This record gives sequence, C-alpha cells and structure tokens, in this order.
Amino acid sequence: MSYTAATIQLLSPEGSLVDSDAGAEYRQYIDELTDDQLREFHRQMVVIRAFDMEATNLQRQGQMALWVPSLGQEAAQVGSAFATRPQDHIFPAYREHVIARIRGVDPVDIIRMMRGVTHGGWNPAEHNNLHIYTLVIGSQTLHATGYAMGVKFDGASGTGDLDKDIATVVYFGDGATSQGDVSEALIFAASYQTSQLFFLQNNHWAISVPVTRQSPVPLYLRPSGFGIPGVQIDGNDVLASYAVSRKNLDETRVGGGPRFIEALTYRMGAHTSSDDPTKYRTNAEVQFWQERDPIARFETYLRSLGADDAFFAELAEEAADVAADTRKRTLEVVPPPNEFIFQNVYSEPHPRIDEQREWLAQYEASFGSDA
Ligand SMILES: Cc1ncc(C[n+]2csc(CCOP(=O)(O)OP(=O)(O)O)c2C)c(N)n1
Ligand SMILES: [Mg+2]
Repeated sequence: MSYTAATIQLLSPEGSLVDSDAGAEYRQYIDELTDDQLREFHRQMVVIRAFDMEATNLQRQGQMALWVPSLGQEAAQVGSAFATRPQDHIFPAYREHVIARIRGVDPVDIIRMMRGVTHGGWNPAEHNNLHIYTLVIGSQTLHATGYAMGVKFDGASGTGDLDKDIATVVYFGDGATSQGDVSEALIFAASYQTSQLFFLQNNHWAISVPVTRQSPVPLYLRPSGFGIPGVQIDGNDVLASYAVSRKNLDETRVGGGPRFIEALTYRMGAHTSSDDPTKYRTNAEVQFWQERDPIARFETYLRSLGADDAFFAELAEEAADVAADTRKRTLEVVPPPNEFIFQNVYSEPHPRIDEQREWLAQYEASFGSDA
C-alpha cells in the first residue's frame, strides 16, 4: 500500500515542494516556518536516528531486555510533535522516541524503562504533558479520549483560545486499529466531541501481519464511519506531518470535534529487537521505502534553501555526541534497591507486601554475601 491521489504530500521523495490541489489548504502553515524551525525539524530527526541506532546496539550487547526502534518514522513524529502547543497532552504508544525528546523527556529514561529499572518511565506533569509509553496495543486511545473528555468537562478546550485550549493527541499503529479499544475510543470521542487528534502511524506492519490483511479499505476512511473526519498524509514528509497536524489540532482545540490523521510511513527496522523481519517481508519492499527516506529528502530540501556542508557536518557531530552520551549513561545505570518494587503498590502498609518483601530478602540472602 502506498501513496494515492488522496495522500497529502507537501515535499516529494526527491526533496522538492509539491504544488497539488490537495495540499493547497496546508501550504500556509509551511510558509510561516522560519529557516531555524526547518533546521530544527531536521536536527531532531537526525539526532533521534543516531540515538535509536545506538539503543539498538546497546540492546544487542545485553544492556536492555528489549528495544523498539523508530527508524524510518522520524518525519511523522517530528512534524506532528512540533504542531502541538505547550498546553497539549500527548499519549504515545511505544516507539515515539523523538516526540518524547521534543517534549523534554531524556531519551535515556526510555532506555531505563526498557532495562526494567523504572516502573513507568516519567511523570507527565514534569515532562510537558507527555504521558507514559503504553505497550498494551491500542489502550492509550482510551486513555487519551478519557483525558480529552475530562478536559472538555473542565471547560479547558473549545473556548476559542488557540493559546489556552488543550488538544489531546494519541499515537497508535495500523495494527492497533484492529483492537476494540480504538473503536471504543473513536465512539466516545465522537459522542462527546472531544478536542482530540487520533494520529495513526501506518508503518505497514503489525509485527509480521501486513496492514492489507487488517483492512480492505485505507485506514483514514475508517473514522468517517464514526463521524470523525480522516485524512491521509505522506508520513515520511515532515512538512505534511507538521502542516496537517497543525491545522487539525488548532481546529479540534477550539471545538471543531475530533480528527484523525493516517500517516503512511514505514518501519525500516525490526518490529523490536526480538523480531527478524526478513522472515516475512521482501528486500524489494524495504528498498522501496528506503528511496522514500524522511531524512534524505529533507536534507535535499534544506540544501535547496541554502543549508551548507558545515551545517550538516555539525549536526552529524551532535548526533554522534548524543549517541556516545547515551551509551555512557546507559552503562552507568544502577539498578534500584529491591525495596523499589514494593513502593507505591498500596498507599498504606499491607501484610501481603510485607510477606513478599521478607521472602525476597531471604531469597537474596540465600546467595551468601558475595552475591
Ligand atoms: C493487547 C495486545 N495484544 C497484542 C500485543 C502484542 N503486540 C505487540 S506490538 C503488536 C503489533 C502492533 O502493531 P501496530 O499497532 O501496527 O504498531 P507498530 O508496532 O507497527 O508500531 C502486537 C500484536 C500487545 N502488546 N497488546
Ligand atoms: Mg504498524
């Protein structure tokens, strides 16, 4: 499944602006961007790719139980993340590493979580409303809709103030659309007319199940059955992701009702470090998408605007520094004390917890003092 006439694309895979009728209503959002903002889009994409590759290596070297790569999906994530406003709440799935970074999460905190040394990751209230990762497929769409309903009941959306009204964004995958949770979230969003953006990253695979097996129609058409407008974008085009998200977010925040964006992208790497994609997909398919790489086309575009070799060299250095720093700090992570497991289970002391704490202490002691 690839781009069609309905797919909004503002930047072609060759790196030049596309002047199509479908994209016309979004062009103004691009025209407003400064050179510095465009370079920041690129910077975030390049840095997170370096981080992601280093995290993949660290997992291979036994430093994490699992890694979930974001390779190839940088544009869908960066564009939509920059389209949010500070007051917005974001509910990610589990591979939105650059969105977390843009909202102020230290990416090493994602590694800590995958290493199993934190309970959940981070406190959303201290990280610009970036909620925690959710590995239970699709469940975050319900969390987001519930949150957006609360926002609406509080009168904190739909007042017409772009700088104050809160929009809620939820990220999910093509496979998630087959979960009942997502349909339920769409129904409640439509019924309560929440200020909410459903952002689907269609990376064409749900582990080894292709999207074609999960839906005979393009997924952006599905929300119309719930009364929610849907639009399909080239998710490897950071400009389309930014502009279409910006417009839909600003319309939903002031009371336009929920919106749905399907970003066509591709998971270039494995589903996770536990997966071998060569078992179920062809090299030709991977190559097709390599030719539509989100970063390569944006570099071409920035060069056409005047970015020089020095800019790209400095950025490559910064990305390498982030990767090196990620490695260094990952190797320094100290496991928390056992007591950490028992904290926050109940608000008050509980005999079962005391029993389990005692059992663990005895078990640990059974290894002797050298353990
Ligand atoms: C409720 C539930 N069922 C099954 C799984 C196992 N599982 C993990 S990832 C995944 C595929 C998800 O695919 P998609 O929604 O397209 O997201 P992607 O991983 O491609 O980003 C599945 C089935 C799970 N984590 N949760
Ligand atoms: Mg998928």
